[in-house]
Amino acid sequence: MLKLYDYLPSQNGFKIRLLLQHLGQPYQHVPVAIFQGESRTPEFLEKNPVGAIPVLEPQPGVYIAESNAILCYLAEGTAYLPSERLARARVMQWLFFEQYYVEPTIGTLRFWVLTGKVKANEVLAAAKRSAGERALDALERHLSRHPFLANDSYSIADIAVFAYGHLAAEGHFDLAARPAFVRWIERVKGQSEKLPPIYPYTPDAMA
Ligand SMILES: N[C@@H](CCC(=O)N[C@@H](CS)C(=O)NCC(=O)O)C(=O)O
Repeated sequence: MLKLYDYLPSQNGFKIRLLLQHLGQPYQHVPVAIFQGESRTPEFLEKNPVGAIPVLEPQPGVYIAESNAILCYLAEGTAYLPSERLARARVMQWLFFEQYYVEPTIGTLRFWVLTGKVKANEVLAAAKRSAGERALDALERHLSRHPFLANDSYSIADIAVFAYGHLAAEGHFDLAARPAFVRWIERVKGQSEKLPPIYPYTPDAMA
């Protein structure tokens, strides 16, 4: 059975949980206490040299790290990742966008807000806020003309951007002026009968 090494409050992990739910794929969830150093042990660094979750173990002793690489692996051969060259490149476009413009900006700011760490990261936080605003402006511009991010159909690109993007307000980003983005959030939610839960950060994340 597939194993997913994961920390439940991670929205990078959420991406994988959402796709596995869509695929009806059973898996074993292996919790990793990242704020207690469990992702930095020699044993875990063998699985992912950078020491972060999520990590997928599709067969014993075989590991894939990086949430969006895991999404691609799992979505291969399904409608969530088209095989035609251009259509696939458009999905990739938004997966790379997510890793550069969304996760390290909106995702990190949300983490700092929820764990009381904005003040300690004041200078970096300002840069992340303007980069996050730019990402939301780009999403608003694109989604005012398209129902989904790539090829006008729901794909792992939407799953990846949705993970941290739909929680941007928790990072104190203003979504009121971004109606197309808000409508897209509802459209993505509508792809599942029930989304996987969102978990609050654990007390060890506040230290
Ligand atoms: N680009 C990576 C980021 C992974 C990442 O930052 N994971 C965090 C949790 S959201 C983590 O495990 N941090 C633990 C650490 O860095 O020690 C991905 O998309 O999978």
